[in-house]
Amino acid sequence: MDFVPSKFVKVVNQNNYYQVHSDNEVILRVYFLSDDIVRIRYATDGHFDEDFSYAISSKFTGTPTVSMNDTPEILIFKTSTLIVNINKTDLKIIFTDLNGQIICRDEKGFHWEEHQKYGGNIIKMSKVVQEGEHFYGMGDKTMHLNLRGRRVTNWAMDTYGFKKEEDPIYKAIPFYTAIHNQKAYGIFFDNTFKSYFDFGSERRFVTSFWAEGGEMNYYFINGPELLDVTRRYTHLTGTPELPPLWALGYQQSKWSYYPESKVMDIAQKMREHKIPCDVIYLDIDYMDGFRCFTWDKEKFPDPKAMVANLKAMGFKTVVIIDPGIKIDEEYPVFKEALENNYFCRRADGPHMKGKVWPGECYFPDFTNPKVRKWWSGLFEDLIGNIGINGVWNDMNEPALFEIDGKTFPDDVRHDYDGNPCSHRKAHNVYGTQMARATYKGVKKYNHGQRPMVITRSAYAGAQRYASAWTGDNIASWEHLWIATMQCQRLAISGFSFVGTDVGGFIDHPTPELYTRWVQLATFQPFFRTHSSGDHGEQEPWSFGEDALQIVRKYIELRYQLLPYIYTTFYQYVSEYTPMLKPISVYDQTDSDTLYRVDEFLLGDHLLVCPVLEPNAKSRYVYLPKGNWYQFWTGQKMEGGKEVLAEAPLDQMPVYVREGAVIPMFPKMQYVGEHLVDQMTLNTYFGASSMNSYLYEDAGDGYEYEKGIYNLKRFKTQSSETSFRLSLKRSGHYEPTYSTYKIVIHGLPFAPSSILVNEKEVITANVYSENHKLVIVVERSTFISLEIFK
Ligand code: MIG
Repeated sequence: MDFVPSKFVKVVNQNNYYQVHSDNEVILRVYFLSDDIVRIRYATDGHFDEDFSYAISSKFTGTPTVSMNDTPEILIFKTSTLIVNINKTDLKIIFTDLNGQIICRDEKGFHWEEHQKYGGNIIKMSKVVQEGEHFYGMGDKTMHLNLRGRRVTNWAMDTYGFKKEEDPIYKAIPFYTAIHNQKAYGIFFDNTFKSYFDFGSERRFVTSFWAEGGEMNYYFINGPELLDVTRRYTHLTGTPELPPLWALGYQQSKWSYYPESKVMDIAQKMREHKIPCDVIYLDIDYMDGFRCFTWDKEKFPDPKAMVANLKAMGFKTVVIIDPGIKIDEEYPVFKEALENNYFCRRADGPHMKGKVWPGECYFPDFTNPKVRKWWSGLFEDLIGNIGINGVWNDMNEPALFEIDGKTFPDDVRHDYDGNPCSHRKAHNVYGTQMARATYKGVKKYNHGQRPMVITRSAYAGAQRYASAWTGDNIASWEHLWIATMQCQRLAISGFSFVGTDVGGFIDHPTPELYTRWVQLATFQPFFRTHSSGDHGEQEPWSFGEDALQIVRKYIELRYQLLPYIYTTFYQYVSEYTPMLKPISVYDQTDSDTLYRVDEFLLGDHLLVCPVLEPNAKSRYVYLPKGNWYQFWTGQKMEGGKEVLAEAPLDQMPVYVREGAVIPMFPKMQYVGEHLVDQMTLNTYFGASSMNSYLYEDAGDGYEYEKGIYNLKRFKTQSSETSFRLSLKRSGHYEPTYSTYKIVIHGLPFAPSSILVNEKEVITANVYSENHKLVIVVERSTFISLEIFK
């Protein structure tokens, strides 16, 4: 039977929240975290359990200004942008803007059922679907970006060979955004139990979310921009630190590269074939009988020397670490954890025993801070001594073989940072806490360099500790479509540093599919080819000469774009801006964007339109409003309509927004191969005024925390008779390059006068390259460039 709050009794203004009491012992707490973020919690028996969250970032800050008006029928809270009305007859909530226009309102609102089997409640919330409302977000889902009419489940699952529409898969991020009447908002339901969201599927005009335990505890996040909703959610749940620049380079993996000679051969071939590459991965076969933190001495007799040799060739080495610890009395990691009681236990006392790669295993309880500390310490040899540069956390849903449900049974106990609970509550955060302990360990022993961790499972907030990949996908065209969507969806769900197994993990891609996948991944934040061992070779040279040439061209472009991509990462870290934006987020005023998934923006200015079909020679592209330059041809086009774009196999349609400045590196084989001596500024004539940014620092280490970085703002101003590019900079980093090569695309007039820093320039520094005006200027003194008709 469902219970609901009864009528209002009183409201108490506490330190940082308002507490509303109902006649039937329901307490509703309303916290204003900022003018645009409101947290709502309900207790059903007159008291709350301890307030604890793994998701919320300790770095979040907000300065709310709120007033309360206690009227006879409604409690009204008002901030500078938002009104929250609480009805006194039933405690139902309506969020409106300052004009009283409804943003979101309770249908039945909060209701609950007592949980017969486990105690506590099954807690539920329902809200009214507004006219023309659309829903997005929810972390990693395999269906269309627009979730209207769908129901999804949050329960992290190992889903080898997952299918389109399959749900749930590896991650659980209970956050959605919604938009109607061109105004957006979001809801983050911070509850780690298995939860469900229904976006008008069961009842067309009702959105509901519920969980099998815990508290009704959600954050209402105001817009009105979709982009700001995502940003505010990302601010709340945190961003990672800047990655080392090499982690944005190309990475090569397979299950598995072994023995050492094979690894060295792959590295050698990368250089021979001139495929730029920064990282090689070692999958589970490097270990001794799959025991974490050990090496198979036959396959890898001297790991330290191998890592050093790879380093000399410009490669970083990343190794996999799983949660399952082999039951083996001779294995020190096992013994230590057993002696210290670090392993998870069943309700009645025995250890949680489960089968994974090493055979029967026990599993550390990563929700215990002591266990996390111990785990971090295990990386001393691997990172500090052997010189491994990053760690890959797999199987951390947690995944188990040969058991119903493929994970721990519900009764398994967890510490949950001093809030003991069962696996029902800890399941969705297990992988995140493992990644967190790994991140701390890698960082601790990394000789002052930045850590690189990648995780498969994640709950909201996991982005603070690790990058992520989307698990065991398939080499199919359908999966290329899913891949396009997964990364966009994760990005708007606070998790930008993501990528897919390029080419597909299962099965073998055709040369064409592999080529198209590389083209897409060139513009996604995490870029790694990975595949299972059983389906043939999946290195860039395994697909014939034609594919190799195209793949090389794109991976080279990836490296050329690193300054732009790194800046985009900086904007994510510091401004919470998703690195990838669906075009609905780019322009929500244009309803033509609301159902489109197969194109997106990378950073401020690049529109990426992957080719998702075999034998394509062209594809339709919806150009958002404004003017765009075709990246490859420089052709200028008007947006706000659909166009047919040329897309031969060597050309994935990409467009640059007019007025943009895209900073680019020279080609390189890996980050740090040679000192960059010139920064190219690709500059696109057009907008009356446009800002572009360049963030730069040493690319590793922590000098940037002491101000040793630059943030440069390039502003372009175009008119019929003039063009101006000006630079404003802050920061103290001294880059290695001494000149900017300014390339001006689309200048519509012949210049009669060119001024650099307000002085007429000598024509020797001006030339034309492929019909584009090129001007080389001194980096250290450059302030402005003006060109007049
Ligand atoms: O049971 O480590 O998703 O990337 O290569 C399979 C072997 C375990 C699953 C991962 C995949 C990895 C594989 N792992």
